[in-house]
Amino acid sequence: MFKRAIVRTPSPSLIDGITTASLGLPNYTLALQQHAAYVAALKSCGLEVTTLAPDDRFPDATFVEDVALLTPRCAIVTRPGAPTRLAESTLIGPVLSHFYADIEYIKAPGTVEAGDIMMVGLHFYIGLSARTNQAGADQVIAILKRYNMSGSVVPLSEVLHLKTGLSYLEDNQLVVGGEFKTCALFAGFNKIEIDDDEAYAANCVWINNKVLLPAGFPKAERALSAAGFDLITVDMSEFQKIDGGLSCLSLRF
Ligand code: CIR
Repeated sequence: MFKRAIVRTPSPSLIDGITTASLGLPNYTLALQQHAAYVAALKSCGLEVTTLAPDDRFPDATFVEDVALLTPRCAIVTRPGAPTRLAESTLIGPVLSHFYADIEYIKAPGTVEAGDIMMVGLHFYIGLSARTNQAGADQVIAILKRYNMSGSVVPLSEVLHLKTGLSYLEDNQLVVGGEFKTCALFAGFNKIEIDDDEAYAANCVWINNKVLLPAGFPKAERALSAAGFDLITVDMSEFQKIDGGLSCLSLRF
């Protein structure tokens, strides 16, 4: 069960966030409304939410998930692989010190964005992506070992981050899209497959027996409802325009 979440309110510079999508520029006012609804959804799952102030220097800073890996035993401040996001990690350490006694840091030449890391109990799958390199993954695995946890790497070919196409919903249930449907590393999970035309919905989050899912993906909604999940849908349209998934907007611990 999770008790807390950390989010950061989007800043007006959000419209300059990194993107590969062709969905147009985010509408800042609407993004703020969607962010507020997302926070309300987190609270409705019983989480105490810490909201950080917007920081206009960093267009992507609302995607707090990428700058830290929060485990049950320690926090790891990452070192983002996107050059414009690198300094974001300096903002999160002081915040985490309110909640964690043990905070570790990824160091150069390692790069890690925690959107590439999926927690399954005390094991962590780490995607090797354009943002997370082998040196970074090796550091994460070494840190996890020191706290009696484990990690393993997953080579990625299509997605931005591992969790762009994969979400663990506890009890061995895994939501899979795209390249992960046939990936041998995940053969032992009960898979819920997401169709390619709803690929964005493969990024969803389990929080205390509820699942937050982006709104507007009816097939994914039906599949998850049929699997017995209690769903809360949230509109993510403005964040999708800059490649942001639902999980990226919060750190949950
Ligand atoms: C980026 O490209 O870094 C942001 N525009 C989106 C980050 C999304 N984060 C995530 O999937 N964990």
